[in-house]
Amino acid sequence: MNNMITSKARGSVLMLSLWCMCLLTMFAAYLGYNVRQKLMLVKRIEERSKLRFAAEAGVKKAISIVKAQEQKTYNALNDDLSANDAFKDIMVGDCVVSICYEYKDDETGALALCYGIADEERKINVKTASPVVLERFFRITLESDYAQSQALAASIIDWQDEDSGMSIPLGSAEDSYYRNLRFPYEAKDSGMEILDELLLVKGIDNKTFFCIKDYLTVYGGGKININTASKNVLMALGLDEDIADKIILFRNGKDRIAATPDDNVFESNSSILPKLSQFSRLDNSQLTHLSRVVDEYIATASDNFMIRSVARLNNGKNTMTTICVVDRKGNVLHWQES
Ligand SMILES: [Ca+2]
Ligand SMILES: [Ca+2]
Repeated sequence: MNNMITSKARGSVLMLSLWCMCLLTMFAAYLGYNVRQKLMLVKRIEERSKLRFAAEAGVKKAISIVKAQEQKTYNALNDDLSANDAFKDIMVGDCVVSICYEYKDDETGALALCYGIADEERKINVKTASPVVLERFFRITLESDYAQSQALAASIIDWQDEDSGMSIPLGSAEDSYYRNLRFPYEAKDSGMEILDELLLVKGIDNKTFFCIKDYLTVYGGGKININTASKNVLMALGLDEDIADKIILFRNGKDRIAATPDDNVFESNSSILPKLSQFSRLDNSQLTHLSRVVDEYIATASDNFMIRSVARLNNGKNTMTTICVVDRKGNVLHWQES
């Protein structure tokens, strides 16, 4: 009898021990999993910190080059800011940083990655542009008809002007339109602070925004740099296609490629008419027209620059992009990390 009780007790102790071991093993596995997750999180935070630091270092390098060019009287697609291999693959600690932007060549239509900084004066400022310029821009860029492009232009004007009256009788929008949307809001009635605000304006959906965003800005005094502006921006100012083509051909130089060492440059507004008429024949009416557009809209230097600093780690698996807009003196106007 005693022997039976002893062996039962031994069996119970064994079972208990096995359960304990099982629980301990599960606990150890749980602890191990948690520790591993936490180590991965720490590693990810450390990597993000390295990438942020490297992207910021890239922006600071770019700002120093912008400041060094402060006194320059013109900016062009092939200068030290817009096209400079010093901006490619800069080593910062464990990271590789590039300052770059995408540029669409007007002659070939090809989209190229440029190492450098893009000026904002190559774009139309939606805060200062007239309805006429905006209408022409939409008609050319979206290939829309006059009524559609005029409605878009008026909607942008009405979104920003102080009053609540429509600038054209039909097609634009003010508070009464936005209040009746599924998720209502009101017209801003002041200047845009970031370009993405366009997505709130009547008629501008994601697809439209994607087509127009590279040609528009919220920075600068409204003058367009004739050395950097694209063909449809030049045409939006009222220049006919023939003159716009001649300006692009002149700029591109003998190799007919933008942002290469042989590019030609307009150093000042007073050099535009003599240089262009020497390069290609312009009749009297074209010269008169060009002169008027130059006086009203054109500059040869830029005052605001967008720096896009891309930091890469682990052969490009992890990246961080910092976008910064600075003025000519290097003052930061906008900062965005993603
Ligand atoms: Ca308004
Ligand atoms: Ca060239």
